[in-house]
Formats: sequence, structure tokens, C-alpha cells
Amino acid sequence: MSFIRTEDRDGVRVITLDNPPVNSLSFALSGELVPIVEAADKDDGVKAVVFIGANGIFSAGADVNDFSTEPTPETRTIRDVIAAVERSNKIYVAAIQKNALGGGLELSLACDYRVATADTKVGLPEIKLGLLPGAGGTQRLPRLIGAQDALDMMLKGKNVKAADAKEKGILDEVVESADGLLDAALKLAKNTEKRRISRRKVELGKGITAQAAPFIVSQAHKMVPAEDAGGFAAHKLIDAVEAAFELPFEFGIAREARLFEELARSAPSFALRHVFFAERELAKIPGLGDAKPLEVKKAGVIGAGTMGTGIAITFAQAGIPVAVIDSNADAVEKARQTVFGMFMYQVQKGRMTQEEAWKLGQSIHFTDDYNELADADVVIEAVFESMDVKKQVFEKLDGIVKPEGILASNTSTLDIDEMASVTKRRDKFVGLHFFVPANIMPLLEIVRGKDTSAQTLATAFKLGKTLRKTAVLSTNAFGFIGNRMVFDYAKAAGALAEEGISPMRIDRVAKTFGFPMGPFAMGDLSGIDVAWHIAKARPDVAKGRTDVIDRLVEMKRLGQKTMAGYFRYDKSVGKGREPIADPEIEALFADEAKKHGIAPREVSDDEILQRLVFALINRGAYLLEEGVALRPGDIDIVYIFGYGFPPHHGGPMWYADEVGVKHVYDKVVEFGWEPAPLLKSIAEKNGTFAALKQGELINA
Ligand code: T1G
Repeated sequence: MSFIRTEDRDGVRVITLDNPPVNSLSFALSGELVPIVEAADKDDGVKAVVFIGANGIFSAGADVNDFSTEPTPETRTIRDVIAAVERSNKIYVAAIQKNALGGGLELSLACDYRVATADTKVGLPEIKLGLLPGAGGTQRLPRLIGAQDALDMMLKGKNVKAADAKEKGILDEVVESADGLLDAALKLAKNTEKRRISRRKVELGKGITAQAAPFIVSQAHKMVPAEDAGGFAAHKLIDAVEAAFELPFEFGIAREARLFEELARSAPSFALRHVFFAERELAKIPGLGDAKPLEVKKAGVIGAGTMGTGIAITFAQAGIPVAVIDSNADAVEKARQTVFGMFMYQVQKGRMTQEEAWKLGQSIHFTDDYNELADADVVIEAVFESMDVKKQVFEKLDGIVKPEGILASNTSTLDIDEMASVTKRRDKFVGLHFFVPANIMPLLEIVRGKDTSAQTLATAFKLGKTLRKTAVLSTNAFGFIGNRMVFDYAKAAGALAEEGISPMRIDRVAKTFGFPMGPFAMGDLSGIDVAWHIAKARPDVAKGRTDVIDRLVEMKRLGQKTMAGYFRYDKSVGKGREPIADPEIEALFADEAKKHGIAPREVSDDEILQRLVFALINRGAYLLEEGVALRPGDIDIVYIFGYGFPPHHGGPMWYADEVGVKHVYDKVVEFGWEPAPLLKSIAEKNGTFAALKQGELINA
């Protein structure tokens, strides 16, 4: 299969990259491209070369799949293509459309000129894969835009819009649309001035003396997380940029290549590449086939509380007009203020103009008239977490919303099928579980009821993408995926506290592992009363948990919202959000432990971490064999995007493979927990979760 096409246009060789869907620069494509570049160089009839992409994109960069294969001496990579360009004396132009990312941008940086369409985004996002730009980016970008801007762009891995890229000097020209792209590139190809970046001195940035440069770049090491706390790739990326200052170009390229290889073989990078692909697997649902999603042109939200308002803002920001229904005038007023405040904040941050904010605000319409939802394509209820209340809402909606309209519940723990049962459209009923704040948190659990149709599911996933959410499928089981796992995680934390380990120490161990906050701080944030309600509703799930939560609720210590929960909070400390250890709570745990005959014991940090994380893994294994979660990678995505599991550990199920499923199983047995049969069977085979094929598990 050929990945490259060439065409000569008046002495200019136009080389088209064609590797759908994103023209990834695979080993195979590079192998084909190197001799083509070398042939152009030797051809006296060729005055210049233009690189352009097919499939509506320039290139998404090197093929991420290739990093897990060991190249042979014959393998050609994007580095070899760039080296061939570097050796050539012709003029090279990159004609960029939509994206030039990673190796795609690095290929264009080896050219003399770069022109792009206005909708283009360029970037070096390798850090998100636990890598660094390994095809000259760490050496060329600092020479093009100064080390400070280059470091900022590479360490954040953020894509840059065409206009900003031109402003920075990355692009020479921006054209309105793809129609004029090739002509603009052919014009630039007529230039005779060679502008190879590799021959330039590195500048730090505008007006900062070169002498200060190496020192300032070395300070960057202090601005990134420690190597074992997710900063592994960042420090090596900074080392590569330091080499740009201290070594001749070719030596810097060699240094970059070594650092890249170290990262490509590192556990954090394997984990992050797993996350990259697991996220793109989510919407591949067996049995969905070619179900055609409905177009969502209008939405409705029932309930103008925190969740309802956040969901409404999410729709507005995705360009979908939304009607918010609430009979409580105060709630509506509060919601209006929240929406107004939200959009004004975006204006203050320069993320949108006043007029854009006004238009967005207008696309959210508050009313108490259900009839306004008659033509809604999807209506989401976000009312009080009571089955009776929700059933009343859905009975009413069923009689008003057009027959093809989808009804959804934002419930976090209640039974989707029971709600659907009061409607005549069980096939069009689905759970859409957003995470608070709904307009910020990326995770969305799409809950499939027993009668939910393939079309409804396909519509839900398309809607998730439109809302820019990371949507994961769950079947209709208590707590779905994330919350079901967090109950076990919280229970494990409580058990440790009853053995005399302070909540502050338990939280510190979790944060050292990479969680943004520990289990007790998280409990205080989400509210002790929330956990209490759930424990009361589902004693089977809460089984084994002692009465500490009951005692806290009696003491009206509900968490951050009452300035006291597992920890105390003080407005003068961290704006009232900084957990402060409270001996009264440690005494409470000791008291409960005594009542239940639990003796205090010495526990290592390792065991604390194992009991927290292995509780997640064991529950995840149950969810897989029960068919609640579709794939191990889905569980990883839920826990990374919804609960802050450190992505450089790949998610709970990936982490189990990293530490060894047998080791996890042995520890689960040692802790006296009931091991999931799937965990046991994988352990006995010395297998991995990653090796599970969908067919082995899925009750599709
Ligand atoms: N390699 C392999 N497959 C890729 C890929 C890549 N770089 N990028 C995308 N895909 C696949 C993806 O798995 C999915 O496959 C399909 O393309 C559509 O992707 C040497 C070392 C370009 C903005 O990190 O940011 O260059 O599910 O769903 O939403 O220094 O893809 O269809 O089978 O995301 O329209 C650096 C990663 C690589 C860019 C398009 N580059 N890609 O978004 O589609 S490392 C990146 C993206 C590198 C050099 C280094 C996005 C996109 P499938 P999608 P999208």
C-alpha cells in the first residue's frame, strides 16, 4: 500500500502524505518517503519541494503504535526523512491543513517555509504520551521562537492556533481555506533564500541575553513535577533543550534521540500511550453496528440546581440551545447568576468576547413550562436524588416530549430501568451521568438500560463527543463504574483509619502516588451526608463499614461545606479548603475500632497504598465480569478522568498489570477481602487485564 503521492508543478515536486485517517508518520510511510526525498534532491528538474497532506490534515505525527515495536536496522523513521531534507539543498515548503502535530510539525520545521490554513492547530504534544519531541523539535523550535516560548509549548503539549503560530514565527503565512493552500505553498517555493532553522543560534526569547539562557532553562526543572510524580518526561525534555544551548546542532539532535529512546521505553510512557488508545476505544461498542445517531438540535434540562446548571452550560458551550425547567424561582435566579458569572469569567479570561458570551447566555432559556420541551431532541433530568421525584418527572415528560425525543437521567446511583418503566419509550431512555461541575469535568458515564436501543446509545455517544466529554459506557448497575469503585476505595481508607492510621497520613500516601487529593479530603469535598445516604440506601455495598459516618452526620460534620468533616477547615487556611488534621476524628476512629474489636497496628506506606489501589482493582475486576464495564481500559479512563487516578500509572487496571495481577490477588487474599473470580483466574494464568479480549468478557 502506498502512503505517498508525487506530482511535479512547474519545477516544484509536490509530495502528498496519504495515510488515513490522520497521515500518521509510521515506519512504513517513512520508509517510502526517504527515497522519494532523496530522488527529488538528485533531480535537477526539481527546484523545490512542497509537503502537503491528504485526508484534510497535514499529519498527527509519528504513529504511536510504532513505539511499542523494536525498529530493525532497516527501519526508517520520521527522523530519517528529516535528515534527508536537512541534507538537501533545495527549498522545502510545508503546506499545512488542520493539524501538524508532533513529528508532523517537526517535519515542517525542517522545511524553509511553512504555510497553513486558518483552522490549523500546530503543536508538540509528545509530553502527553510521556515522550519528548524526538525528531528535532527540541532543537529547532527553540531556535525558531526562543527557548522560553518553545519550552512552554512543549511542556504543556498544548496545540497552538494558526494565527498565534504565525505571531510566534512558527508559520510564515496563513491562508483562509484549503483551496488556496497549495498555490500559496507553490509561491513560497519560488523563494531562493534558504531558511534552515538548524543553522541558527538558540535565543532564549525576545531580548533576553543568551548568557542568561542556560541558567533560565535550568530553572525550568523547578517548575515541573518530580520525576516520580509524573514529571519523568518533562525533566528529560528540559535536558534536551539545555543541549540545544550547550552543544552543536548535530550533537543536540543525538542527545535528543537518546533521551527520547529512554522515555519511549519507560513505564510512564507505556501507561500514557495506553490511555491515549483506551480513550479512543470508548465509543467502539459491540452490537452498535451502523446505528444512526439522531441529531440533537435542542436540549432540555429539568432542575436548575448545580448539576442542571452545569449541564445547561455544557450544551450552550457546544452550540446546542437548551431550556432549563424549574418551578422554584429562587433556584432559577441563582442559576441565571451562575450562568452569567460563568460566561463573564470567560470574557475576563479573554476566552470569548462580550458578544459571544451574550449569545451563549441567550442560548440557555429558563422557564417553568414543560411544554417548551415538546420539540426537544434530548431531555436530561437533574432533580433531587429520589426515585419517586424522578418517576414523576419522567411520567410528565413522556406525555409532552415528541415521540422520538430521548429521555435521560443524570442520576449517580438510582436504577435507570425503574425510571424508564414509567415511560412508553424505554428504548429511548438512557443514563447520562455527568460529574460535578458538569461544565468542567470531562467524564460522562453513559448508562445503558435493558431496553435502551442501539440508536439511542449511538446518539448518546455522538452527543458526548459534541459536548467534548469523555464518554464511557456502563450498564445499569448500582454506582455504575466510578462510584461503585469509589465505595470500596473509601471503605479501605476507613478500615486503615480504624487501625490507627491518621487520615492525614492516608491522604498523603494517596497524593504521593499521584492522586490530586486523598480519600478523606475527597470525602469531605463530596459531602459526608452523600456517602451516608448511599450507605443507608445500600447496606450491601456499605457492608463492613463502621458507624464513623453516622457519628459524623450526628455531629453535623458534613465535610468542607460545614468547615468540618474528617478534617477541619479554616477560612484563613487555603481559603477554607486546606484539610487540617483533627485529633477528635482520630479519637472517633479509635473509639469505633474498639467497639468492633479492631486492634491498632503498624502499617507501612506500601500497604496503605496497596489497600487503597487494590480495592479499586478488585472491584474493577468484578465490574468486568458482571459486564458493567466493557473493557479494562474503560475502567482506567473512568478513574483517571473522573477521580484523578494518576495518568502516568495508566489507571487501576493498567497498574494491576504493571505491579503484577498475581501480586494484587495475593494481597487481596492477605487483606481478607473477597477476590473477584476474574482477578483470581488471571492471577492463576499469570496473565494481564490488557490481554483480555472483548469477547472473553462482554455481555454486549
Ligand atoms: N498515531 C497513531 N494513531 C493516531 C495518531 C497517532 N499519532 N493520532 C490519531 N490516531 C488515530 C486515533 O487512534 C484514531 O484511531 C484516529 O486516528 C482518529 O483519532 C517523533 C514521537 C490528530 C487532533 O500526540 O491529537 O510524533 O480510533 O479520534 O478527534 O516527535 O488524533 O479511528 O482507530 O483522536 O479528529 C504526537 C495525537 C505523536 C497527536 C485528531 N502526536 N492525535 O483528533 O481524531 S508522537 C499526537 C491527536 C510523535 C515525534 C513524536 C488527534 C487529532 P481510530 P481521533 P480527532
